[in-house]
Amino acid sequence: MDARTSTVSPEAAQDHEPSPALDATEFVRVFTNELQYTRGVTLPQASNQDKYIALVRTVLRPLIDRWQATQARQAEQNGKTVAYLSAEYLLGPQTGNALLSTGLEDTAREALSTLDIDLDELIAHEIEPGLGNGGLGRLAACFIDSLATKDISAIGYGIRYNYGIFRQTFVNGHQVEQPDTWMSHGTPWEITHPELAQPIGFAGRVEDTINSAGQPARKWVPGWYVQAVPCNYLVPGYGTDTVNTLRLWSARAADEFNLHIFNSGDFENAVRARTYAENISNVLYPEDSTPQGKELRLQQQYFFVAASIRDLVARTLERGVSYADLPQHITFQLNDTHPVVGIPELMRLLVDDHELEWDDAWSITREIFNYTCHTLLPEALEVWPVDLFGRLLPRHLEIIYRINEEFLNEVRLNTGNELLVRQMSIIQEQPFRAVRMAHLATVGSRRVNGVAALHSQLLKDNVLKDFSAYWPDKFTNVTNGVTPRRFVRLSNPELSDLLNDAIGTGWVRDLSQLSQLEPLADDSGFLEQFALVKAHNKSRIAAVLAARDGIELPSDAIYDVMVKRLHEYKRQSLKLLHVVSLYARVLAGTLNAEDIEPRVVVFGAKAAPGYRMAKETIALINAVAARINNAPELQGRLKIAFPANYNVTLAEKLIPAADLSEQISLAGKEASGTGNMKFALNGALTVGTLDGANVEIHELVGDENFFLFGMTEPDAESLAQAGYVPSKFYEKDADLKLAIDLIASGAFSNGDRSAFESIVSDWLWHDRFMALADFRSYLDIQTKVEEKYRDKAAWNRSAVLNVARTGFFSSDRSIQDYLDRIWMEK
Ligand code: GL9
Repeated sequence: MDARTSTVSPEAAQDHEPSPALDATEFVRVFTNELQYTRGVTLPQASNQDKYIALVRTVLRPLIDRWQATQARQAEQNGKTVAYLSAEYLLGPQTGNALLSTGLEDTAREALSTLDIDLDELIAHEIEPGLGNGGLGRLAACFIDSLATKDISAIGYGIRYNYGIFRQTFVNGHQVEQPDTWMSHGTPWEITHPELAQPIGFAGRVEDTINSAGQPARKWVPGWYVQAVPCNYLVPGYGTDTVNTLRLWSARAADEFNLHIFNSGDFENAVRARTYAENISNVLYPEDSTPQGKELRLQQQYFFVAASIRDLVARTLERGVSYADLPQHITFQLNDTHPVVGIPELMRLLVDDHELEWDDAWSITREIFNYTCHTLLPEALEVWPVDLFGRLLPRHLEIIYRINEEFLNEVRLNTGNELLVRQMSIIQEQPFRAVRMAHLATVGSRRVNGVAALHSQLLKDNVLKDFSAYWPDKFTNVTNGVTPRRFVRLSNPELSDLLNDAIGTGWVRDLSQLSQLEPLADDSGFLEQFALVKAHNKSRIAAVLAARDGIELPSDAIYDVMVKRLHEYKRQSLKLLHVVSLYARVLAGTLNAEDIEPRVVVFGAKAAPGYRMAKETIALINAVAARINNAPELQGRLKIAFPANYNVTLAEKLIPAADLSEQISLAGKEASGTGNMKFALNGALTVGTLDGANVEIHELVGDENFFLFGMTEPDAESLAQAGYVPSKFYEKDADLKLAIDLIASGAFSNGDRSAFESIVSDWLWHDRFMALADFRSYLDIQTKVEEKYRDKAAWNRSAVLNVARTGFFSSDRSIQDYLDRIWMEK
């Protein structure tokens, strides 16, 4: 690896967990001191919130020491900094992770117990920062963990939303959103610097001017400003001293902005103006995989990207780095198109503010940015209407036009193909004029990557095919990964102990070491211990769901889990059709309930608030659950659990308990998936299509340890081409017909046949993601699941092999791929 990103530190070689920075006595002293002097309470007076804050502040101390040392070291090294630009970070709870990286868990437990405080109770007190929607935001959180663990000089930039992803509740089975008030009591994890705020401009006009060399130039005069306040979060590596920074920007109204309104005595409007500005970082858009063409969203994007770029460029130039050398010192990784406005912003900064020549600025910019695409759905590709864009960012639109003009002239010159020129343009003309952010990202980046092998291939073949033909070397793949710290070591302590005993502790930093488990898949003693861990994890989630949701679960059943955002392409409805068909066949007498292998089907899913079909699917799942869970025929055989508000906290308890991981999207639609990886690493077997990273999981674990079903991507494509008529599948498959008819009959809606009419008619006449076409294959594979589950030894063997063979899916490996293929690639 390049010497400029420091290599693994000496501690890494050690095969044991981090040694604690404090002993129990010292811990008690610091903790009570924090209670006294930052909370102003004595121990008997202290509330759980006081104790939680004192705990966090105690654990933060050694981390802050490491953080400062890291900053000094990285500045001295003067190497390349990776800046990850992401509108979302779905961090999940912080306390356990901080205890892990400081090695303080046992010390804290012991110290607090001497004060009669239960550590787990305090940990449970934390409200997780849910500053992301799903996979994309959680991936960003895994990546910053791995960047720190691999001692890479890196910074994460994003937005400090006051309200993260909404809290989901169910009212009569329907999703009702509640605001996520994670900040209502403040957060002890954040270090805020209002004095370092930067002004970010919006709107206004662009003027002709003369630069300091007497040359004509353009100058943006914004119409209003907002202050971007940096809020720092510590990102500790595991088994190393490195603590990196996650810098989230919070919007604060600029004082001068209101001054003239105040002076005119219009107090009300002044306050309104403040609120408008501060709104920018107020709430995370809860859309999943669809762009929301909202002005506020573009404001959010520009706000955090402009603050981040200025922050890092200024600090780099201060170290004496020349403009021309910036690409040797900075790389901006664009997490999807949300931060892509950074490309014209860097151009504006270099050309207008720093007075570089356009061509020089453009070659610097194209060396600095890289773009990761996270989707395959055409409707998820962001476009911004030019009138909106021009109103909010007039100078940036000018810059984009010039970038586009020069780029298209080049394409024209090289290909002479006017159709290609139109297709590749950064500006779309139809159905309305708009900036295509994915095109801008591709033109302005050095490398473009997809997030799984199949996805990267489909990007080249479909979504960005003209670009990949034009620049074949620009495109690469980096398969996603997940952090083994949070998703195995922390979330599955019993499995971790078993692994530590079997293969040592090195796997936590080097997940490829899981392959050493391979021989143990044939060791019956090990398989029994492994099965015991799974059983304990089932009891643990059963206890959590009983307390959290009042859901009672049997502990001896197949735990069949489908957790992810609710989206038609992910096909929760296919899972539901399976369940309903079991019930329908029992009612019809074609299936004996005794022959159903006891199974608990767990759903967890939030629907975007404006996504009608998704919300109706939630209502249908809840309706089916209500009926099936009370059906005398199915007692002890089939149960549906749909806890509300699935989030990272719940995932950490649920995933280790799963036997079966449902990854059943229509092939060619799920870019990667990352839940699929978490389940396999915790010893669940996957029932899945050849989609996203399932393809790689299937290949690594082997066909006999994976329940593969459904059409392939080319199959689905040809069916679509041939003209897909879902009702034909309904007509010719008696079980499918039985299931759909049961729903249509009102059996799950007190006889109301209209309740789920739109879902039923969508299945029959539309079914964009071809659930009906894959139904038979899915039903058949579920029969295989039951057969295999009855053979406990065979099942456990496959489960262990899933763990042994999926070390590839560590986000540490993903980050190494980013280094090799993108950031440090020559
Ligand atoms: C997503 C893809 O849909 C997933 O397949 C992928 O694993 C992740 C991370 O690369 O990115 N793209 C996307 O917009 N979301 C993804 O999960 N949606 C959300 O994060 C809500």
